[in-house]
Parts: sequence; structure tokens; C-alpha cells
Amino acid sequence: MSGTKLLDAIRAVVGARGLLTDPADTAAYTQDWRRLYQGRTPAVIRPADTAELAEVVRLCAAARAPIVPQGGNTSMVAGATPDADGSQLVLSLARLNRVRAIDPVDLTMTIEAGVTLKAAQAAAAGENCLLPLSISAEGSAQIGGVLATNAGGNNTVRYGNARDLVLGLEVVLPDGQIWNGLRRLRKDNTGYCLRQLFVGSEGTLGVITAAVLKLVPRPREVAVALCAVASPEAALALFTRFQAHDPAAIQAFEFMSGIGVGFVLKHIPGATLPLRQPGLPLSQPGPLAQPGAYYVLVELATPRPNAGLRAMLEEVLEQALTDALVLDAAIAESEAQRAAIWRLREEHSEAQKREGASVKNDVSVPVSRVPEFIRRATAACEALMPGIRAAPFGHLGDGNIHFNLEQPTDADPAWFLAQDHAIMDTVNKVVRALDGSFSAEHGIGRLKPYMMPDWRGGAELATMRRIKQALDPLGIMNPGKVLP
Ligand code: 2HG
Ligand code: ZN
Repeated sequence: MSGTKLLDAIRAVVGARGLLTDPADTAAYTQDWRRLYQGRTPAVIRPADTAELAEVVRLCAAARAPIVPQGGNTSMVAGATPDADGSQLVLSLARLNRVRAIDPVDLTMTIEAGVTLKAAQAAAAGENCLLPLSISAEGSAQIGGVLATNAGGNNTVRYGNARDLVLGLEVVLPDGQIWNGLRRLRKDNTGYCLRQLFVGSEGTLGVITAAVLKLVPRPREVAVALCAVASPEAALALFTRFQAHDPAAIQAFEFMSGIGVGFVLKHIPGATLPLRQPGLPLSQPGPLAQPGAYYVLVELATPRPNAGLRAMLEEVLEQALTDALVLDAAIAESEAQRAAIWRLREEHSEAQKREGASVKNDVSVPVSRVPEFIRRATAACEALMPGIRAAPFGHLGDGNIHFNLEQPTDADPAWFLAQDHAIMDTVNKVVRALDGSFSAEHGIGRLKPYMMPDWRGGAELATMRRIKQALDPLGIMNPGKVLP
């Protein structure tokens, strides 16, 4: 089938509204969030439901036309961007945006792939439940992409990654068949666990169109603090103290560097640091502190009302202040203050983007080795490129650090980005020495397939290739992603 004939056939399925071909309309779908890759596409297909989507995939399979599934287009590794060759069709999930059901007794939510994570959280909250998955991109990221990439985020320390929240899936397979696995059972040992195959497959094995997710009761008490600490070692020691106190209460334990917080204060209008200069008591008015060395954001939460979380937070922090483990701390007194503290953390990516070119390393090491990792990786990168600015932050409680490096202030951004492999390889050497992973939560996408043979070669990569071949023998699902 010629390209025009295929598009005509697709238009007959999805209607004119479901097919964008004008470059002005498709442009936003052809570039990744980081603006590292500029692709081309003949069309963006926007089916209205699973049946339409399955028919589109069937037509594409018959024509051997490559498909790039795309949700909110927030990938950090260009996992949803078509390549520059101009033949890959973008398949947008945005119109599959219904919450099909929420069951507060089963504590489940059946939801379509195009619902944004934020809308999904709001729907769960409406039923007095919490969808315990939170990422910086949640306003745009969609459930399908979140699952296809096995997103992690801020609550992994307590509830696990996206994969741990999935009870069932509906998937359109690469030949256009629909697999309805929307079961909401807590126990179901009936052969291979197919849903976990699609979670984290980054659209290379099929298209997730709906899911059953686990919910938990909505927290009734939440306590948040921002703490200034002198070192990554102090941050880890503080985490250990909270864990020893009550591991079940830790909802998030996030790490930031002073340089990263400085970028947020510089580039994000309205962002403020709620800490006084070290030594000044919180109650005493005085100049706000300049960004110090490192910060920790700790959030405690429980569904139990009046559980005394605030008192517990104070108790641990007061002791830590006495022991000079924490230099200064601010506890949120209101929802607005809580949001302001979280903003310092959640705007890191945006602020780093505005500061200039940056190379990201979404890596993990055993939690106990995070401080050593930060020190060694910083030294190695500074030796590689004088003036490079390490701004590590992330999910300390999971050992997942975004070891991001900002260009030297006077460097040409394009020159800096051209060094990305040398920089990433330098960081990865340290990651490997500490038994870590070169991709913790962002996946492989288009950015990291070249790393796969070195890290996952042999039987592991060979098995992945056989799975890909079995499910997608024509190789039309998100080509060029994940597998080298
Ligand atoms: C986060 O934790 C995201 O905010 C993005 O995973 C990290 O920008 C990044 O590198
Ligand atoms: Zn993250």
C-alpha cells in the first residue's frame, strides 16, 4: 500500500479529526522534551478508542509502516520521538482519556492510556483514594507512557515503581489484536505474566491502551520538611534515621544539590527557599539563606488521622539538628508551604533546561553507596571537563540519582552536547564500579540503546531480542528504541 493509500485507509477509521498531517499540527510531536532529537513524520494518528487504535495498527502492520506510540511526550530519553527518516507514524494516545472505573473497596482504578497522571491522581482523590505514583512531569505525562516506561518518581521508596501498581492491562499487539487483560485480581497465577512484559517495554512490543492500577487509602496526615545538610553522607544518615523511626511513614525522600536549587531560584518565577540563614531560628525574621551545599526534602504520610506525624518529624529533625547532621530545616505549616517546598524539587528539570545545555544521567546505585557515587562521579566529570557543573538530585530513598551535568558557563551548548557520550560513559564507569544501573527510571529510548550490549549483553539481550521477534516480527513497533 502506498503512503497516501495507507493514510486514506487510516482516515476512514479515525475520521479527519483523528489524523494530523499538516506540519504545523504535527511539529510538536516530532521533537522530544529535551530538544535533543528532531524527527519527521508523515502523520500523527489520534484514535478515539481502543477499537480504532487496533484497526490502525492492523492497517500499519499490513503496510509494514513503523509506528511510534506517544503519550505526553515527556520522555527524558526520546522514547516517543520519530526518527528523521520521515516514514514513522506517530500514534497519539491522547484521546483515549476516560477513567473507566474506580473501586474504593477493591482499591483499583481502570483507566485509559491517554489520561494524564495528574488527572488520574485527581480522579482517585475524588474517591478518597491515592494513586501512589508521582513524577515531575505528571501534568503532561499520560498513564500509557508512565506504564510503558515503568516510571518511578517520588513515591517509589514506599510503593514501588509503576510496575508494582499494575494489576491488569489492555494492549493492542503489533498485529492489531487486542489483548484484554484488565483483571483486577490481587492473585492470579495463570501462566506467564504478560502485563509485566509490556510494562517498561517502551512501546516496542505493543501499545498499552488501558490499565487497572492499585490505589491506597488517601493520606489524612502529611508532614513535609526541607532540610539543609552539609554533605550527601549527612543526607543518607538522615534517611537512615527516618527509616529506623518508622519506615512505613516515609512517602518521599528526595535529595537536591545547592547548585540545582540555585538554578530553580534563578529561573523559576516565584520559587523561594524557605530557610533562614543557618543559625537563625525559624521564628526569627531575617534574610533567607543562600543555597547551601545540599538539601533533603522529606515527606511523611499516613491514612490515619491525628497520627502525630508532625511531632515525629520534629523529633527526628531536632535530634538531627542537635547532632549537626542537619544544618537548618523548615517544616511546612500549610498546604501552600508544602507546595512551595515541593516546587523547589519538581522544577529542577525545567530550571536545568533554562540554565543551558545539560547531559542527564538517570542512574541508580545501592542506597548505601549514593554518597560515594556522587563524590566519585563529580570528581571524574570535573577531571574530564573543567568547569562542568554537577547538579545531582533525585530519589535518594531509592538510590536513584539524576546525576545531571550542566555545561560550563562559557561553553558552546552544541559543543557541550556533542560530548554527551564521553560524559555519560565517565559517569557510568563509576556506576558500574558501585554495582549500579545506567538507567534507573527513564528507560532506554533513543538515547541509550548503544549502552545495552555493554551492560545487558549475552543471554539477557539475546532473550530480549527473541521476545521482540516473537511479538513484533515485522519490527514496526517503535523502531530504534531500547534494542540496539
Ligand atoms: C525527576 O525526578 C525526573 O524530576 C526528571 O525524573 C529528572 O530531569 C531529570 O533528569
Ligand atoms: Zn526522577
